[in-house]
Amino acid sequence: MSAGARERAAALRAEIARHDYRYYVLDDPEIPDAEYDKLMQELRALEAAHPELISPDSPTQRVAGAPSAAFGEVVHEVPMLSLDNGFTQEDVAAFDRRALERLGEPGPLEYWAEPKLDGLAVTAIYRDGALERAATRGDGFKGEDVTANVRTVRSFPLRLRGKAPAVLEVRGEVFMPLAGFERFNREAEARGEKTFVNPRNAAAGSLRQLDPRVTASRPLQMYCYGLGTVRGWHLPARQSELLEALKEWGLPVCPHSARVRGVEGCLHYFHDMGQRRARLPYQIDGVVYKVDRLAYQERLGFVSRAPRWALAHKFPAEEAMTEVRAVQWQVGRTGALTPVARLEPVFVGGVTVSNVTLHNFDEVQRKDVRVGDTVVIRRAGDVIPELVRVITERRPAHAAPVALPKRCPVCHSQVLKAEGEAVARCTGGFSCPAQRQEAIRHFASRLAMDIEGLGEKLVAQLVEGGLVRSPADLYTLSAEQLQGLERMGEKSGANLLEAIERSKRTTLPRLLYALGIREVGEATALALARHFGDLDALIEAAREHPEQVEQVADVGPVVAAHLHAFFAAPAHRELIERLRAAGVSWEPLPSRAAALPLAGQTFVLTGTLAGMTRHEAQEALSALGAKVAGSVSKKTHYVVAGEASGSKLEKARELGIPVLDEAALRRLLGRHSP
Ligand code: D41
Repeated sequence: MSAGARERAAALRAEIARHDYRYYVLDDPEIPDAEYDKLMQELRALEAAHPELISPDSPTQRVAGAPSAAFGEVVHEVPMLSLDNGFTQEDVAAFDRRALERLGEPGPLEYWAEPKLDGLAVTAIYRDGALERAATRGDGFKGEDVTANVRTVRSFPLRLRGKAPAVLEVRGEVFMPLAGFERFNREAEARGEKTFVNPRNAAAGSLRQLDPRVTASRPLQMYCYGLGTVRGWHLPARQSELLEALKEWGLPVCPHSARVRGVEGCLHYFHDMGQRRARLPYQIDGVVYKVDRLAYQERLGFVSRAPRWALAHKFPAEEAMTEVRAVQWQVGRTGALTPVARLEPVFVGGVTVSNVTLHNFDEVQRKDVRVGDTVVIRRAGDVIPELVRVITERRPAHAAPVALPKRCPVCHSQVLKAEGEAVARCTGGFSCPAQRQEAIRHFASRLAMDIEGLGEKLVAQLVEGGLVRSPADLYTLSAEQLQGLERMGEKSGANLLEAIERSKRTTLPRLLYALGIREVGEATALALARHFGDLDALIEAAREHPEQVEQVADVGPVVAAHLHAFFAAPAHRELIERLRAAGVSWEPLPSRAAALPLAGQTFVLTGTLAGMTRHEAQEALSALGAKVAGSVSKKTHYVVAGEASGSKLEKARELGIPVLDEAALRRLLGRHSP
């Protein structure tokens, strides 16, 4: 045996002991469970290869937390077995095959399938229907007496309903439902107290309280899944019937369990629970299959503390540890700089993750992520992976803090972060290739101009090759230019040109959305198009009468300001002219504004009105489709004159424009108001 193996085993034991202390005593684990399991697995494998290394104090020689001195010890009359774990379809198939072989049955076998709750295993003895004693699983043979605490868990009946057996020992999982867990943590945080890392630690920590009043204040629940000692009752034929009986006695059982057939049924159940997992009110880490017929369970028996008739099929770990290799900044369409952590690739939640977004600089600072840090990555279900936290205990001395770049990593323009805003932006606008590239990709995307075949890679080639600087350049691309691109055949070039040609016939909402104006998504683009009917009316309103733009449903001052800024830029008006010149066209929509009673009428307000502010008058007129202008000209239809009106009133008289006083304005508005 190598000295290396002995040293490694010693190092593993020391590390595991340290994690045990943090987990069981401090209730503050440093690493995810899956990482802990890996350490144990490595130690087990090492000891299996070198049995002479096994020592009685090795953590592999103790199944779970030894009973603490604070609680009385309970010896389980029927040992509490553990569950074998499986991770793959093959593991499930092998489990089923072994069971069938041992039973000499052709199959398919019926299984009772249930969620594997992430809580704490507990056993409770009812004598003549009354709850007598409850204990934790401990090491499976001896546990802790937690009767006083379990009595405070409201889903545990203190008395069984109906005719109860002389002795009934029920076993199940005590857990903290997610809603209660989140509420508990919120409240603990508000009080400045310690929070729990996960619902299981919350359940364990709550049940192992010396003061039962503390346990009583925690939202614990329990589901029963099996039996220990039973006297005075004949067991039914099946697991499913057994659980029915427990329910009759008033004991809670999990409502999401089901009877399934064969491996296929098991896998179907596994996938189904995987899908539903995120919406379940409690946390689960897999499912459990149990041979349904108790006579078969009896014949299958158990090996080394785990029944041969049950298997825990675990979901892939949702959290894993890895290292941050770098933090890079990505520039989006609107110039927003997004920090992205490049990771040492890690397998988590069933996929390999090598990048994770850090959202913005505030987030980087809040989480204090540094290059070289060891971090916990989480990927739950189909959710985008996230960086949960930094393990500061593992921070190397050279770990470098992340700084917000002063210049854009792509175009070297200045980066600005507005006070109070989380997002930092490149100020390069369209001169920044990253923004240009994103703008063109967005322009061509399915819900925008829908140019089929113009994907991210191709856009990058076109922009990098200098062929396309603005979306309008797409419409002047030639077959020859496309031929010069990598992996672009004659046929695909022709197809692309055809798709570009097709995109010319579009709709106003699509075009508006395609322009990529900040905060103008599809819904806003549609509302704007419907309201104004055609682009010129929108441009004029956006530039000169933002209050009219704000009349559009869901458009507030921020969107109005973005529209104003966009159409005020000469480059953007030129873009629209070029698109039109290239033949991009759209049917005008029936404008809602055109149908309004004062559509096409221009008003000028002057002087002070007694009953409303100038702004209110302006809004009321705009709402009816009127345009409110600042100065009187030949194009003015009406002038509204209040008290102390000056030169505008004179000008109106000069030009012979009708003048309304406040009463006339009210009549006009009143006639048209709903
Ligand atoms: O939901 C669970 N965590 C769960 C745990 C379950 N649904 N069924 C279980 N069945 C067993 C056997 C088959 C051994 C009676 C279990 C456990 N055991 C278990 N919990 C903790 C250790 C073992």
